[in-house]
Amino acid sequence: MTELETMKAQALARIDAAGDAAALETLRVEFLGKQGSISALMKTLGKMSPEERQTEAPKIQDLRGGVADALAAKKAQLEEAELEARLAGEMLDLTLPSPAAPKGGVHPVSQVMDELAEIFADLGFSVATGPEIEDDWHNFTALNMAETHPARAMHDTFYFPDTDAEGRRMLLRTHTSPVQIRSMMAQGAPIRIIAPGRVYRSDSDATHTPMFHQVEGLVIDRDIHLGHLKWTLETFLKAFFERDDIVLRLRPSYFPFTEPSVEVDVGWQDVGGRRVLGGDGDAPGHGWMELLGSGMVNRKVIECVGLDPDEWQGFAFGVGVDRLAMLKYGMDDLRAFFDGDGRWLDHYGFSPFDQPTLSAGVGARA
Ligand code: 2NL
Repeated sequence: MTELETMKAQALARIDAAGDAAALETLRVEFLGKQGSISALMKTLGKMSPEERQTEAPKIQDLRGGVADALAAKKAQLEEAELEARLAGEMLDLTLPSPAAPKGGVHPVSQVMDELAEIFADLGFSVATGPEIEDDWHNFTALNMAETHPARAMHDTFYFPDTDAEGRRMLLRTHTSPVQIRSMMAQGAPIRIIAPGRVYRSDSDATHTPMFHQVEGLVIDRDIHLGHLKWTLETFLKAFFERDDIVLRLRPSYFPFTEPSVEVDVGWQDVGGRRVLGGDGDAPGHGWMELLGSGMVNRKVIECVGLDPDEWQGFAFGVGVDRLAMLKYGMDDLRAFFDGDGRWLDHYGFSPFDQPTLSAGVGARA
C-alpha cells in the first residue's frame, strides 16, 4: 500500500466510525479544511516538477474526492438515522380532538343595530348613514339650534381646531340627526328612515362614555300625527324586547327640533331583584323608566330642508343603542362595552351566523 492509499483507508475508516454530525464536521476540517492534511498535500503539487505532478496529481485528487464523497455519504446516513429515531419516538394520535380555533364574536352593539334594522325594515324604514365628522350647520343649525341656543350647551361638543375649506366649523356629531337632515335634503318626502351610528359628547363617567351609539328614526309624510309615533314606538319595543306587555307613557318634554316633544317612559316590573321591561308601570312592584325622546318634527326643521311644512309633517325619535343592549341582554356596566376585553365579548357576544329574523326571534342565540 502506498502512503496515500494508507491515508485514504484510515480516513474512510474514521469517517465511517463518526457517531454524530459534530464528529463528522471535526473530521471534515481535519482533512479538507484550510489547514487540513489533504489540503496540505494539494499544496505540495505546486512545488513538483511537471512530470512528477502529472503522476501525483490524480492520486491526490482521488484521495480528496474519495474523502469528500465519504463525508457526504456519512452525513446523509447520520441525518437519516436521526430522522428515523425521531419518528420512532414520536406518536401522532389522529383520534385526538383538534385544538379549538379562536372564535370572534358579534359585539352586542352591532347585534342590536342589526335587530333594529330588521324590525324597522318590516315597518318600511330603510337604514341611512352619514359622516361622523360634521359641520355646525347639519349638526345644530338645521335642527333649530341657533348659535346662542341654550340647547347647544347641553351637547358637550368635540370641536375641531380648524374650519373646513369653506370656513365651516367642524365637529364630531353629537347625535345622528344630521344624517336625517342630509337624507331629507337628498331624498325629499315622503321618507321613512332609521339612522344608527356612533355619536360623540365630551362626557365621561360611570354611565357616560365620550363615544356612544344612537339610533334615530324619522317619518315624513302627509297627515302624520302623534298616534303614528306612539304606535310605531310600541310596535318597535314589543318586537325588540320580544314581549307583548310593553307599556308606554308619554310625557311632554322639550327638544328644539320637535314640537311638541315627547319623553317616552316604558313600564317595568321587579323580577327577582332585576328590573324587567313589561307589565303595568303603575302597579305595586312596577315602575316607569325613561327610555327615549321623540316628538313631531318642528316645522322650522322641515322648512330648513326645503320642504313645505303645510304639506309634510312627521315624527322623529332618538334612543341609545348601548342602553337598549344593556336592558335586553343584562350588562350592567356601559364602560365594558368599549374596553375591548375578549372575555367580555366571549360572554356577551353573538355568533355571526345568528342573523336576527322575526320568525326565529330577533334575539335568538346560537
Ligand atoms: C333625545 C332623543 C331625539 C330627534 C331625536 C330629530 C331629528 C330630526 C328632526 C327632528 Cl332630523 N328630530 N330627532 C327627535 C327627538 C328626540 O332624540 O333624547 N335627544 C336629545
